[in-house]
Amino acid sequence: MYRQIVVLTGAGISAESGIKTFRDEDGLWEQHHIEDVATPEGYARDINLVERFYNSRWENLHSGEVHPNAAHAALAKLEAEFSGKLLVITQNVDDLHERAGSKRLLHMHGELSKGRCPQSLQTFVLREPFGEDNCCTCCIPAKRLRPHIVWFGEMPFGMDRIHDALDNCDLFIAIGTSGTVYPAAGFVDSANHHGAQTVEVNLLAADRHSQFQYHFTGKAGDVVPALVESILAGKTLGSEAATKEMSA
Ligand code: BV8
Repeated sequence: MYRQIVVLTGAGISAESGIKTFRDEDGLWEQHHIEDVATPEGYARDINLVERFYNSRWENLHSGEVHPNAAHAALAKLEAEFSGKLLVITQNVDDLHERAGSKRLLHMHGELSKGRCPQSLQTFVLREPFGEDNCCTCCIPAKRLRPHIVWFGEMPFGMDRIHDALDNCDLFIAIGTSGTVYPAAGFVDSANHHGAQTVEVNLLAADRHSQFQYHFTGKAGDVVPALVESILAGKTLGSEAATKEMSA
């Protein structure tokens, strides 16, 4: 029986909910250059382009068409029923984990549903799209809110808490992430170094594939619920039984 689990999720866990991933063939980055829409320099260069990029993703998230899927629900069930400690770290900026019931959750790359005052760094729940009239209420004169998103070259949130969890976990599971963006892509190395079992759930072999001890290939919505049932039944994921169930 595991006593401390860390889960890292990426865009792949939200794919079955209808949210585009970044690097799959029809991904988000296909229509935009990363340096234009997800860097401070890109924001300074063309604030309207970046606001349009985030406003369109925010509208999609709140369109009523996008809902948590079975993988999000399974992680919320794991949090509710697992007797040990669990931390879900997500690279995703959507709120599907929260909507599925997860509470012990860390958005290391920020949140689509929040804006941030560039001066005070105070965050605000987004009530309207980003634009010149969407300003903070903490400064005089009021400042234009920026997306509460970690862009390339900016420090991700919660790194101390993340490293503490990785140093003490006995199971690390990465779900739906290509393993191309650091520091998240390096978490598996830290988990391996501290003796944890490391498990990857993905449609295919991602960039850090070889660093994981166990692989469960398939859609997150199919694999994660079975993985959670095995963990809650006290099985270790290396055991033949757990693996056989998963590949069934
Ligand atoms: C920092 C916000 C330092 C934007 C994002 C070391 C080496 C090289 C470069 C670097 C390095 N260290 C740092 C860097 C630079 C950079 C970086 O890593 N660059 C990469 C491109 C090489 N990193 C940074 O800049 C980071 N900051 O290091 O700061 C610092 C130090 C001191 C002081 C200040 C700063 C910040 C990185 C954060 C960037 N922001 N997001 C936004 O969301 O709009 S990153 C972006 O990529 C998203 O957050 C996304 O989550 C993340 C990772 O992508 P994935 O989630 O993995 O998604 P992807 O599409 O790639 O893959 C989807 C996967 O799912 C695939 O594998 C697919 O097979 C699978 N899948 C699909 N469907 C399913 C599925 N799996 C299961 N089921 C399915 N149904």
